Amino acid sequence: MTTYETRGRICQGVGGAYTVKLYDEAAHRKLYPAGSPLCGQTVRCPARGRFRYSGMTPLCGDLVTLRYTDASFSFGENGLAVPDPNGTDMSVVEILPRRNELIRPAMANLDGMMIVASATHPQTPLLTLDKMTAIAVHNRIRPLILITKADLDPTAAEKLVGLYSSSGFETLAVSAVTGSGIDALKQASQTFFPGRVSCLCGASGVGKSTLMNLLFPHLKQKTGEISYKNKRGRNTTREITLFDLSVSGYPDAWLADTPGFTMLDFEQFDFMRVDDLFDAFPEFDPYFGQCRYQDCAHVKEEGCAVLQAVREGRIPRTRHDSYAELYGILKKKKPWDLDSGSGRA
Ligand SMILES: Nc1nc2c(ncn2[C@@H]2O[C@H](COP(=O)(O)OP(=O)(O)O)[C@@H](O)[C@H]2O)c(=O)[nH]1
Ligand SMILES: [Mg+2]
Ligand SMILES: [Zn+2]
Repeated sequence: MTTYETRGRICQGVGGAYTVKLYDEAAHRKLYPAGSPLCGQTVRCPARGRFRYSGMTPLCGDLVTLRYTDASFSFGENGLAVPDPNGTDMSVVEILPRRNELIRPAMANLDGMMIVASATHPQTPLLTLDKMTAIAVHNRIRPLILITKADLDPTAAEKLVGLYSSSGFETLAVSAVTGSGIDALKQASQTFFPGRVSCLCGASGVGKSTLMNLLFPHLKQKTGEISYKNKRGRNTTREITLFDLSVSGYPDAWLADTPGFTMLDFEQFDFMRVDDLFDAFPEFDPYFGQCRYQDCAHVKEEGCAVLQAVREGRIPRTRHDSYAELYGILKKKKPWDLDSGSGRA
């Protein structure tokens, strides 16, 4: 019996079984069948690695090592290996080091975040948007803000684009109804997706699935679905699925449509230390070290350079309002609430 080890990426995890897309290594194919016969294939199996003793759970986006044996697959008529649907003798044995991990959405190794907010219906609270941009910046995830439903309120859409562009974020207004902005989005996608693990995030109903269908029609995401609460009053967890965009012409690219963030998630789960908040607002950066007091919290202190910039219109007031609100929440958090590690969420 031969044991094989191949690396791949977790695309979904449901009830302890993980869907793993294995690397397609041409070199391995040449060595076949002595190499890794399942290279390039998608398999489903449990996790049995040592990492489980430290409380770690594989997340969507994780790079993992999969171990399997001759008993895990059979040969199809064309001579190629076909994975056993029940994953016999096959398991995830190692999680490779993560570049980041989020609790909401529960994902690892995110490189890109399309932050989606509708101009109206529903109106996304700016605090929610500012929380998402802060999470992206803090975790070194490239943000792209998409203001959807521009057809319903073009003025509101333009205002949001102006607001976030002035804070240094790439921001586009789009409408799935009139098609306005979609060409610009496709243009931006050319540089945004390749080589990245990305997600679409934003509140329920803002148009995430609609955008995914416009960009990737073959993925056929259901739209108009409202997230609902179960009997215990909890939002039912919709599984995250990471789609392989290489089939759509974006090399080494992945995209997930995720359930929305809520303010409650933010208060219940870890986020960042209060000391890290300043750096999560990139437009505050020029004022670093410019305040009268070295320990300035930039909330309401005398001689605060950030507040001065707000008064002079160089920093949008709503951005600072969000900063102050998030500061208040993070300040109250106990150190043990902030012990990051979404594997345990
Ligand atoms: N008027 C208008 N409606 C839209 C637009 N994009 C999405 N919708 C509608 O908004 C609703 C929610 O869209 P969906 O993509 O399911 O949102 P999700 O929950 O974020 O995935 C659906 O009824 C869509 O048809 C848009 O640009 N303009
Ligand atoms: Mg959706
Ligand atoms: Zn200050």
